[in-house]
This record gives sequence, C-alpha cells and structure tokens, in this order.
Amino acid sequence: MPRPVRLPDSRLEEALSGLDGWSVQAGKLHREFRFGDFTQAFAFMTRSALAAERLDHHPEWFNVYNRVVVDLQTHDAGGITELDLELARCMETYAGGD
Ligand code: H2B
Repeated sequence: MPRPVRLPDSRLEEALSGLDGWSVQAGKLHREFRFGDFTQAFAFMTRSALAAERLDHHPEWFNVYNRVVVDLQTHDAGGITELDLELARCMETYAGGD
C-alpha cells in the first residue's frame, strides 16, 4: 500500500464541510461524541476499533461513561491524510450519522 500523504489545506477544508461536528485541533481531526449511556459509547468504540484494524489506522481517543473524544492523525505522515477522513466517515456511520 502506498504511504499516505498529508492533505493540502484546501482538500482538508473541502472534506471538513462534509463531516459535521469535526474540526482540526492541534493538527488532528477532532470530534467529541455523546451517547445515551456507556453501553452505546462502548458499542461505538467496538465497531470503530474493528474498522481501525481493517484500515490499519488507529484513533487516539478518550472515553468516560457516555463521552468519546476522538483525535485522528496519521503518525507516519505527520498530519491528517485520507486515512483519517476514511476512519472519521466510518465513525459517523457507527454514531448514527449525527
Ligand atoms: N495509526 C495511525 N493513526 N497513524 C499511523 O501512522 C499508523 C496507525 N500507522 N496505525 C500504522 C498503524 C503503522 O504503525 C503500522 C506498522 O502499519
């Protein structure tokens, strides 16, 4: 597989306009999810973890009870790449598209 390349700002802005709730913070693709309870939050994390493993691309994330804070970046590329967008889109689907 070719090495992922860091996205130009123009491409990143275009992609962000299609990813509601996501922003760039500290050079990472960032979003905070809130669920009804811990079971829903953890189900989301389980599905996301399987997608991450499939993509060989893993999130930085933090969970307490119903809250999941996600930061995505491609360490190998030193920034945000298409892989981060792909994982973010998967997460949107698993979170119910909100
Ligand atoms: N996840 C993320 N977020 N960034 C990476 O650069 C990365 C990864 N690299 N998961 C992968 C694993 C790499 O270390 C392995 C060897 O493919």
